[in-house]
Amino acid sequence: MTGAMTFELPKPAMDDFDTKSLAAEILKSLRYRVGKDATVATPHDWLAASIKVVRDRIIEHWIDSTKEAYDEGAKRVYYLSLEFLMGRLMRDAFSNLGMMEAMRDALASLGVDLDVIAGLEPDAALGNGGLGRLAACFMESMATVDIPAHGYGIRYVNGMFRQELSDGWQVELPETWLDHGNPWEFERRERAFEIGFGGRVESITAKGGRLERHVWTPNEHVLAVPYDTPVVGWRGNRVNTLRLWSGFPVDPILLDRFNAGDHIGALAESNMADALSRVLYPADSHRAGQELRLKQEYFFSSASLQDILQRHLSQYGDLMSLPDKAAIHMNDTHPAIAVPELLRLLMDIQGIDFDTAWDLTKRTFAYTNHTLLPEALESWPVPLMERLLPRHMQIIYAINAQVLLEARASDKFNDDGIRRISLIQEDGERRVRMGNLAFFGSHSVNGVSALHTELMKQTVFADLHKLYPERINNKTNGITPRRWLFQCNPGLTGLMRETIGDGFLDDIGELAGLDAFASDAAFRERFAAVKRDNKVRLANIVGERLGIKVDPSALFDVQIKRIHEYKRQLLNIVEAVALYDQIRSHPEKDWLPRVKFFGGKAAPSYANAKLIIKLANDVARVVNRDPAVRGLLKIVFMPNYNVSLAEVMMPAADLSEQISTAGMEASGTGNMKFALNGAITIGTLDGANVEMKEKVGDDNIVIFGLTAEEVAERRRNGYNPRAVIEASPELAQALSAISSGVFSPDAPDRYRDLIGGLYDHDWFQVAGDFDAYAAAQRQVDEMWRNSPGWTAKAIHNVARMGWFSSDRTIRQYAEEIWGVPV
Ligand code: 26Q
Repeated sequence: MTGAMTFELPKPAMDDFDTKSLAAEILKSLRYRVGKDATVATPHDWLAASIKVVRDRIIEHWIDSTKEAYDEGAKRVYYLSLEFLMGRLMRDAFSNLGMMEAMRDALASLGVDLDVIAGLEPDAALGNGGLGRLAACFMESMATVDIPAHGYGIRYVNGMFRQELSDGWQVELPETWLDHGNPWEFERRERAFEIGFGGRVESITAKGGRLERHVWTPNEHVLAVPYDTPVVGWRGNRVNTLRLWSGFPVDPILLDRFNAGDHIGALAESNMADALSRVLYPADSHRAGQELRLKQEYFFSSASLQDILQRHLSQYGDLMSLPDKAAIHMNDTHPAIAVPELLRLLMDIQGIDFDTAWDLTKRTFAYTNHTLLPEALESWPVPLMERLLPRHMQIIYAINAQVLLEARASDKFNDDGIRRISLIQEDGERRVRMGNLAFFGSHSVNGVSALHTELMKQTVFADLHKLYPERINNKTNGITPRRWLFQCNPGLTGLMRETIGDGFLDDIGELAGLDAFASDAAFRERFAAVKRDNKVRLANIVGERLGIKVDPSALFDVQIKRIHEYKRQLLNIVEAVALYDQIRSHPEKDWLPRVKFFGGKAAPSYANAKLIIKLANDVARVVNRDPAVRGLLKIVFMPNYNVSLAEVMMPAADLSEQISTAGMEASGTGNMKFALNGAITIGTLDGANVEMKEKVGDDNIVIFGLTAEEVAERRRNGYNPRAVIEASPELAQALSAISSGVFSPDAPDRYRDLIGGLYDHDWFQVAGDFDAYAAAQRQVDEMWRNSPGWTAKAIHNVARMGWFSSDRTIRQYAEEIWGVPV
C-alpha cells in the first residue's frame, strides 16, 4: 500500500437526522453490534443499540478534537480526581449533540420509548457527593468552552453503594453498574503502565563519592490499564476524554511462588490489582486512613503522570516545556502524592536535578481545597509511607528541607510557625500532611466560594498563606446548565425558549431576560404550571416507590445531600417535630400544607449520620400516620439519593434547604441546582449561599442564623446551649419529645445521646440557630401564602443564576490558573 492511499470515512453531518434513516441505523446497530433482531431484543439491547448509533458520531468529533489539539500544540488540562460522579450519560450525549428529538422519534417508529430505555442506563456513580459531581460538571464545561482536557480517575467496579432502608435504618448494598457492559468506554491495553509498591531504594554514587542517582526497586507490581470515555460538550463542540484506570496483575499468577508450594502467595499481586479498582471509599468527610486508599491514590496518580509525560515527550521530545503545555489539577489532596511522583519521574527516570524538577513541578500543578473540616484533612503515617513508597518519602523530606529553608529565610515565623508549615506533623504519631504537600507543590491553591477561600487564608492555611501570599485564590463553584436545566427540566426550558428565545442555550447570561417577566401574570401562571407538572412527576414516584401519597399543591420543602452533622439535617427534623407539635396543639390555625423531603447517604462508619436517617424515618412514620395532622405535614425520606434522583427532585422543589453551620460548607452546589430550577433558598450565610444572595437579591432568598464569625466566636469563648434551649419552649418541647422516645417507642433511649449532645456542647449550633430557623420558616409560610409573589421570586432566582454556570467557573480556571486561552 502506498502512503497516498488513505481512506476518508464519511463524516455524518450534524443535521442528517431524518427519522427513517436513524431508525434504519438503530436496527443495523441492534443487528451487527448487539447481535439481536428486533423481535427478540430486550430493552437493554435497544439501549445499547441506540447508544452505539450516537457514539459513532461522537467518535468522529472525538478524533477531530484530539487531532486538533495535537496539531495546534495546544496546552492541555489534566484534571486528577479520585471521583467523577457522572450519572447517566445517554441523555447528556443525545442532548448535547442535538439528537434527542430525532432519536425519540426514530425509536418511537420502532415501537420503543426513549424514556423507558433511558431509565435503564445505570448511573456512573464514581463519587460520593459534591466534589465528585463538580468534577463531572467541569468535564462537560471544559468540552463546551473548547479546552483540550483529560480527566483522570479510577474505574471502580463498585462505585457508590446503593442505599436501602430497612426499618428506617440505612443498609449499604454493592452497586454493580458494569453488569450489562458499558457501551461508552474503550479499553486501551496499549497505554497500560506498571505501578510499583514497597521494596528498597539504592543510592548510586559515582567515583569520588558524588551521589548520582536513586534507584527504587519495588517488591510489588500492578498494571494500570486505561478505559476511555468520550465527554461531549454542548452542541458537540468538542469531545474530551475521561480516562479511568483499572488494576490488572502483571503476571496473573506468580509461578515461581506457586511451584514452591505457596499457592495463596502466588495470587497476591493478582488480588491486589483487583482490590485497587474494586471500590470507591464511601466517606466524604472522615479520612479513611486505610492502606488500600493510599495505594489507590498512588496507583492512579502514577499512571496518570506516566501517561502525561509519555504524551508530552512523544510530541515535544523534552520535558522543560511541560509547564507550558500541561496544566495538572489536583481535585483536593487525594492526588497529592502526584507531587513527589512527578519529582521522582523527572529526577530518577529523566535525570533532571532537584532544583529544576521542583520548579517544573510547581509550575505544572494546581490544587483545589474542598473542606476546612480538620477530620477530613488527609495525612498519612510516616511509617506507612516509608513501607509503601520509600522513595517518595525521601523526596518529601527533600521538599520539606527546601520549604523550611525558605520559611526561615523569610523571617516571618517563630518555631511554632515553622512546625505548622512542615510537611511532617511531629506531635504524636508522625504523619505526612497532604494539604501542605499539595500547597507547596502548586503555583495556585484555590477555594470553592468567596467565604471558604477567606477562611482558608485565616485557618488551615494561615501560615502557608503568610509565606506565599499570592498563591491562594478563589474560584466559586458552578454547575452545568445542560444537565441541571435543559435536560432535567424540559418543561421550564421550553417555556423559556418561547419567552426569551434560544439565546440562553448558548449564553446562559441571557437568562436575565426572564427577570422582566416576573411581573407578567400570564407568564407567572405558565411558570407555576411547569413547576406543578414537575411536582406531580415526583409525587408519582413517591407514590410508586414508597406508597406515600403527597399532594402536589403542598409546599415541597427539600433537603437532599450527604448526611452530616454540619449540614444539619437534624435542625430540619427538630423543626418538623416542633411544627408537628404546633399543628396538634393549635388545630384552629390556618396551617399551610407542606411536604418535607429528605434524601442522602451516610458514610457507613458514621454512626450519628446513620442515626439521623433513622430519626427522619421515625418522625416520618409518626407524623404521616397521625390523623390530627390532617395531611398538613408529610415527611418523606427518599432512599438512594443519586444523580438521577436529583434530576427529578431539583425541578420539583419549591424550597431548598441550605442550612449548614456557617463556616462549614465549603460551597455547596445543590444550592445552585435548586435555584436554577426555580426553588427559593432557606439558608445560612455559608459557602456559595453568600454569593447567591448577592446575585438573586435579598428579597428572593431567606437567610437566617449565625454568621461564620459568630459561630467561631461562640466556639472560642464558650456558649451555654442548655440556657438557649430552656429559653425556647418550642425547642425544649421538641427535643424532649425526641429524647424521651415519642418517636422511638420500641427503643426509647435511641436518641438520648444524640439530643444530649445538643445540651452539652452543641458544636454545630443546632440549638443556637433553632429560633432563627423556625422564624425563617414562618416567613416562608407567609411568602407561600402570596402565590403570585412566590412565583415572581422563583422567576428572579432562575433569571439571576446564570453566573453559577460551570462554564464561568471553568473560564476563570483557564485564564487565572491554567493559562489556557478561552
Ligand atoms: C479522603 C480520604 C480518604 C477517604 C475519603 C476522603 C474523602 C472523599 C471525598 C474526603 C472528602 C470527600 C469529598 C468532599 C466533598 O464532596 N466536598 C464538597 O465539595 C463540594 C465541591 O467543591 C462543595 O460544594 C461542598 O461544600 C464540599 O462539602
